[in-house]
Amino acid sequence: MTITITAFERSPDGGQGLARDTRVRWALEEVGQPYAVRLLSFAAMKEPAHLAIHPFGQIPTYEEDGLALFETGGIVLHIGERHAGLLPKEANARARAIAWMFAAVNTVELPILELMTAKILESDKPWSEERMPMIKDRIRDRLKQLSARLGDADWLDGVFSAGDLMMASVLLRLRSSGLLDEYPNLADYVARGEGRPAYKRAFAAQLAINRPHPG
Ligand code: GTB
Repeated sequence: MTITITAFERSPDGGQGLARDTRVRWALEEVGQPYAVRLLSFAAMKEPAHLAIHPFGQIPTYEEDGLALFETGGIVLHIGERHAGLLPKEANARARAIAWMFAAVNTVELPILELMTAKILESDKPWSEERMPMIKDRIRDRLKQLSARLGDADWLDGVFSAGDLMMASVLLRLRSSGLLDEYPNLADYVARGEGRPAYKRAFAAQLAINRPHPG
């Protein structure tokens, strides 16, 4: 069984691990599955061959023995269901881990994406500065709630799970904004995720592709 994922040929972040292939790499590293990577240019992502796999022309995708998947939540869930290491065996704990995965992408990531959009696509608009405090406060609302729930625990629901992998992946994009540091237990939580050997391998693999070459 060969697993192939897609990633940016050259990620706009230059290898900071912010593109979403990093979370899929992380999941594969957690469960010890080797994988190949097909690198795509922005143009190739919009061509029919890739659109047949990813209807929205994005990365990452996941292919394995005739199965093609897009959407990181679906991909990480699939990896967790196929291989031990990301989802608890006990049915209720497993259901809670999956709920945390959805919370990461559907509740916590949404206001964070608003901030990314405001910074990257709207910074030249006359109303951009005025909107920023509102966007940041919406993120703070979620961080405050998440921080309260996490408390002094290491992970969201006992042992590390795909829920933590997705949540930490979503939160780490906030680091440069300074918002994460307003909630020290969340900053520690993300650092704990990044400290896992599987994350380090995933990060190094995407950096190896994106590190600027001298000369
Ligand atoms: N909901 C989808 C998922 O979770 O899989 C979202 C996939 C997605 O947004 N993919 C982005 C993409 O392909 C890459 S990750 N964008 C190109 C396009 O839509 O044409 C988003 C991203 C891109 C760049 C940075 N960066 O450089 O900092 C960070 C995150």
